[in-house]
Amino acid sequence: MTSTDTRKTAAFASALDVIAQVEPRVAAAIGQELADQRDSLKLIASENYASPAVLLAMGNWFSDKYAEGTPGRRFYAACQNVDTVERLAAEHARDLFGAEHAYVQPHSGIDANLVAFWAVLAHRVESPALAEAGVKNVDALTDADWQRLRRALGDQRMLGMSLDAGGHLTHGFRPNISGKMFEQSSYGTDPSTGLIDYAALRERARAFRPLVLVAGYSAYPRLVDFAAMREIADEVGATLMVDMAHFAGLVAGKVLTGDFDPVPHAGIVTTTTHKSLRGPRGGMVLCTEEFAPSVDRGCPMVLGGPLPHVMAAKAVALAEARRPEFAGYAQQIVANARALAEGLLRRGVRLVTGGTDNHLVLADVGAGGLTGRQAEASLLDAGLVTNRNAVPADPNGPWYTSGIRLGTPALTTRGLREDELREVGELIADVLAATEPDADSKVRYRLDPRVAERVRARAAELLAVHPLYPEVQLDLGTRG
Ligand code: DSN
Repeated sequence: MTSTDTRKTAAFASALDVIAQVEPRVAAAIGQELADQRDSLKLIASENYASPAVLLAMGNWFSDKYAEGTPGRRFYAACQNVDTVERLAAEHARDLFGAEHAYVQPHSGIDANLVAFWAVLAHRVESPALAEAGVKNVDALTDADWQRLRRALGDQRMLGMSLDAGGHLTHGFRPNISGKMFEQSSYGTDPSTGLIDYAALRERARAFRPLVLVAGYSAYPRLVDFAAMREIADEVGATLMVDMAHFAGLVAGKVLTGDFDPVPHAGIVTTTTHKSLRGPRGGMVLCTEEFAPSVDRGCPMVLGGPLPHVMAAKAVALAEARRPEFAGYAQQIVANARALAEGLLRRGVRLVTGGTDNHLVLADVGAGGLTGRQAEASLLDAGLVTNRNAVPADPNGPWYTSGIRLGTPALTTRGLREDELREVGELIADVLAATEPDADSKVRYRLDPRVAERVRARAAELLAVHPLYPEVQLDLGTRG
């Protein structure tokens, strides 16, 4: 261990000791979480492992500050240090992504999307409606003005990717507020290829005339042509908004460039910071100058007070993503996903679109008679952490599903490479083949215990070769 490693161990060990003096069960649970993560092959496409520097940036007295407003213009006193970290995070984000403006306060991806939706409404609808009502300031609206404004907002339309094609709940679907703020319509994928059908999307956009065209996904394994999306948005007078939460790390690492980089093409880009970007849990909005004033009103319009400790960690993570080695990491994520797909295909697992160009693979387990829920549970029995996901036109709906979503950002952080991911694909296929669904249940199944044992043992070997946080050596057994 280097002296830096020793200091990292000391930092986490001391933190746990201090916590244990107040509530040992919390310290024990934190330690157990590390042990559990160390012992499982994590293939959840939206998760990752943040660096010790990112984790440590969150555990401090920045957590005690209120800082509504923006740097230099706060509603609270003594925010000079919060200003420093928020400015740093925004500067790193602008430079890393080539964005005109960055707003780093959102607490999550949903929050970032809400800020973006409100910014489009404010920019395109609220301001003209207010002007028409003769009102300069939203705070001065009378009840009648509000009613007029609500009617204007209520007419607005959003076009987003359908959920079963890989879209996200926050792109205008009913269980989310976006589905109440906007009248929604969806575009899907071509049933024969599984790819976005841009011609059909153009037709849909022409007929529907959305205010916002949303691109981005949580379960689409291919590239999206954002230049084509922008052309369609312009043609129908919509704002193109891209939710790059899943693939922000691939944009940061310059794997997605040109037509596939959303930032030059979209008016507003939202993201989380904890997925392929490998930062703290949180959100962020990038936009053109045109939207900046509305985006900066995110708090208090739709956000609670910013979290300065998380903004500090965002600044650290974004600084890490600006290092040259991050590009290698991003390329490896994609190479690993391709290898994972090869391993699965080699053993006959059906993949939506037949493969992948990004960080995720969507396996259709319905063909083998399983629901996604059975496959997810069976894989977990064998030590493989995945999550079930709907596939296009899924006969089992969004709860049981017929798919398993697999992603490589976390295992790539851990150091696994193509040969190992190919083998992981084969292990997954072996578990699926050894899982018998109960005839009358979408939940119960039987996994051949010999296969489970073999896969668990091999997974443990792979994990031992690539230890998680090897520089953090804690005596986890003595806690709690
Ligand atoms: N929960 C994230 C995911 O798993 O894709 C997105 O909301």
